[in-house]
Amino acid sequence: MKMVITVVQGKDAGSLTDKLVAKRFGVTRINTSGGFLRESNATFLIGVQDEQLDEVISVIRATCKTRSHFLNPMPPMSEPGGEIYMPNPVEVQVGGATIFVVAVDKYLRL
Ligand code: 2BA
Repeated sequence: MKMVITVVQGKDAGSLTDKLVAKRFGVTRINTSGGFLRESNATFLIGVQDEQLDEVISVIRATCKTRSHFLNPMPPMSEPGGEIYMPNPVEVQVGGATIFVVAVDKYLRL
């Protein structure tokens, strides 16, 4: 058995939940946020049999899209003379999903 831990963008979290539940995967969704962008994202815990691993990854791949985000590297600064310096936003590509696959030693439902 494997535990799939995947971080996806908040915009994709609802449709990913729907698709996984429709295919009868057991899913736990946690509302999280990324350390770099500090934006809301979602982390899914999905316990699967080894033979279901490829299917769950293909559902994630088909649902979660890569998007560009624009980040202001620093706040506007006032320069000597009173002019305001506006730093250019930096483009950051956020992947569709970050996926970790972990072996499960034991699975119990009590
Ligand atoms: P964030 O930490 O908010 O990162 C969002 C995007 O910012 C990343 O997209 C990456 O393109 C960029 N980024 C992250 N750290 C950076 C840095 N130190 N310098 C420059 N750019 C940086 P993704 O790599 O697709 O990651 C999307 C989200 O997946 C991350 O959101 C984080 O919540 C999670 N994640 C990614 N790698 C992880 C890891 N090794 N462990 C745990 N969570 C991870």
